[in-house]
Amino acid sequence: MARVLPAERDLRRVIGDGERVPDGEVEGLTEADLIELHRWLVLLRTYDERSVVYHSQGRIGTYAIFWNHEAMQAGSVYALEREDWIFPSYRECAIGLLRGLPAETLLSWWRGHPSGWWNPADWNVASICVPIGTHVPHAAGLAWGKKLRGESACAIVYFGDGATSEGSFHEGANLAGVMRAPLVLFCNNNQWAISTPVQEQTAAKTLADKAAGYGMPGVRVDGADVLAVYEATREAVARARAGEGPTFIEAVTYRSAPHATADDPAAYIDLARVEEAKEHECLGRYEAYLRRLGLLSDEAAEAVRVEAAELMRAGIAAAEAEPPADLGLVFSHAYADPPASLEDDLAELRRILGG
Ligand SMILES: Cc1ncc(C[n+]2csc(CCOP(=O)(O)OP(=O)(O)O)c2C)c(N)n1
Ligand SMILES: [Mg+2]
Repeated sequence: MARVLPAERDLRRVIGDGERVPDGEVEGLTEADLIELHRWLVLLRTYDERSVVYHSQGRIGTYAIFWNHEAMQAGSVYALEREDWIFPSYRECAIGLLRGLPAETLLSWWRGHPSGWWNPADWNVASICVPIGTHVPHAAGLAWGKKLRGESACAIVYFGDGATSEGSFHEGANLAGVMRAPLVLFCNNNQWAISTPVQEQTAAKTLADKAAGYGMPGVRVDGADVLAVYEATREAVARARAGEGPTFIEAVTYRSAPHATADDPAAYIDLARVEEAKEHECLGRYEAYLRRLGLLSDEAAEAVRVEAAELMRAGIAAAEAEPPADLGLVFSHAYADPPASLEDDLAELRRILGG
C-alpha cells in the first residue's frame, strides 16, 4: 500500500469498497440516471482507449490520455443543464460527446483537420484549451455575462493541478469571486503536471485552500467516484444559480496513464502507486457499485461497450474520409494583409506537399 499523500486525505465519497466502506447514495438520482451515468463513463473510456490505439497506428496525432479521469468529467457534466457552458482543457477533449458532439469531429481535431472545429454556441462547449489555464478568465467572463443578462445558465471550467500556478487561473478565479459569477472551477488534481508532482506545485496544504483567497467555497472530492463528483457539482451549480457565486471543486485522483502519448512516466512516477490507482479506477468502481445494487448485468455492460465501440469505429472512418484540408489554412486568419514572405512560404509548401 503506497503512502497516502495530503492531496488524498478527507475526500468526499459516495461509492464504498464492497467490504469495509459502505455504499452511500445520492438523493434524487433514479435508477435510469445511474444507468445513464454508466453509459457516459463507458463512452469516455472507449473514446480514450481507442484514441491511444489510433495514435499508435498513426491515425491521430499526439494524444492527451484521460484514462481514469472519466468520473470527473461524466459526474460533473451530469449535474449541468444543456444551457450551461463547458470550458474543457485538453484533458477533457472528449467531454463534448456527452452533449452529442460527434466523435468524428473530436477525432478530426486530433488529426489536425479543420473539420475538427465546431461552433461553441451549437453545443455550449468551448473549444479545447491547450494553453494551461487561459480559458479560466474566458469562462469567468461568460458566466458573469449570463448573470448580467439575467439568464439562469452557469459555466464550468476544467483545468489541472498545475494550472493553479498560472496567472490566468488566479485572474479568472478572482474576477468570478468579485463578480459573484455563476461559475464552477473544476480542478482535476491528478497530482502531476507532466513530471512535476503536486507537492512541488504549491505550498498550500490542499488546492481547495486556494478558494478561500477568492471568497468562494473549496470542496474536495474523490475524483474516481462519479457519484461524489456529481453531488459536489450539483451543489456548486445550485449555488451558482441562486446568485451565490463561484465554487472551486478539487477532484483528486492519481494520474495512472502517461501525461500524453509522447511521455514516458517511468522516468519519474511511482509505478507501484500507478498500479494501485489502476486497481481502483473509476469505471470498475462504478460497475461494482451498480452490480451490488443489482443494476448491471454482464449482458447490459457488454451492450454499452459495443455501442461505444461502434460510435468510435464510425467516427474514425468518417474522420479519415474527410478530404485533406487546403494548405492555405495554415497561413490564413493570422493577417488581414499577409506579408509577401508568407505567400512564398505557402507556395513552397504546396510545391513540397502538393495541393
Ligand atoms: C501556458 C502553458 N505553459 C506550459 C504548457 C506546457 N504544458 C502542457 S501540459 C502541462 C502540465 C499541466 O498540468 P496540469 O495543469 O496538472 O494538467 P494535467 O495535464 O495533469 O491534466 C504543461 C506545463 C502549456 N500547454 N501552456
Ligand atoms: Mg495534473
